[in-house]
Amino acid sequence: MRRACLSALLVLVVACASVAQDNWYPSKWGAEDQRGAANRITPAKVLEAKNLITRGQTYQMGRVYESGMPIFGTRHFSLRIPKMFGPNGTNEMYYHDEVVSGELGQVGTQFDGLGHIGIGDLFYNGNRERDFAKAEGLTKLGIENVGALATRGVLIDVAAFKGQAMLAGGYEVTRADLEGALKRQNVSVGSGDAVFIHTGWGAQWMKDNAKYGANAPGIGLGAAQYLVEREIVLAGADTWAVEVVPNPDASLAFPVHQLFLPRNGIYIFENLVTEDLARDSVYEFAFFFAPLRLKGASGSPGNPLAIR
Ligand code: UVW
Repeated sequence: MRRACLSALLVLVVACASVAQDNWYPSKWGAEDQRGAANRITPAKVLEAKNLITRGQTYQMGRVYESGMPIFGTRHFSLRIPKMFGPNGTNEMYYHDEVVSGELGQVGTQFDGLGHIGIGDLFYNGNRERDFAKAEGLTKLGIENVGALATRGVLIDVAAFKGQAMLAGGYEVTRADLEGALKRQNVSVGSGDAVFIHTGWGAQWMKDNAKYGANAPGIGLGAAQYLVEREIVLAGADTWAVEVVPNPDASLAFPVHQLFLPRNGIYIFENLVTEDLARDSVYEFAFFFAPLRLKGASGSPGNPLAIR
């Protein structure tokens, strides 16, 4: 009887410990925080980035937004020129506007904000969906809270480490792959860094969109946890999900998104151009990105820059 009670107690203690381990909110930046890992970018980090500019060479990491680009699920994008306006004045000034429609923060090159992904109905800092997701926009965790990002960027060329031009669709980039690729490059990842994985998958963008979107190589949970432990600000890649799709555990849907965004406040940057950096073996650089201040949006389009 005594033995049974002791084992029941042990089971209870183990259960409580694992629940405690799963306490992912409030965030380490406080219960009211809406910036997550962007808080890691201190003035010292900006200066560290500045010191990496030694050649004056700029790399655009954003894709062109255009009709026919690969798009996830039922999202859409369209740009129309309504008409030419004019003439104005005796000098006959004419002008064009455009109408853009679509899930602007979640098509093409896209920066996923903290309001994008939930675990059940709980988002970053335990914010409950019904309390902040309003028809006119998110009243918390909107992309306008992120601020400008200027930090050290690190490219991890996993394709080169594996001796391949392009990793296979569904290939899970592991912790060992990241460690091996970083060792090969003689570079480490530090707190506040923006980390980018080159898989080679982006070579199919606008060339074989069906193949590009069918699945993707990317980081699995082990590699993602490695990056969490290194206290990064964001993880990006030349793929549409950054994480491996499908996940090797077929019962899971986008678990790395959940580990990064709600659990750790780490941002995700998708559909990036990394091949230019990989071609030039640029593994460390100054990284700049200012998400559009779209009030209440879940993400942002844009053209992030790597400067060496
Ligand atoms: C989802 O939103 C499911 O995916 P992504 O962030 O890759 O667009």
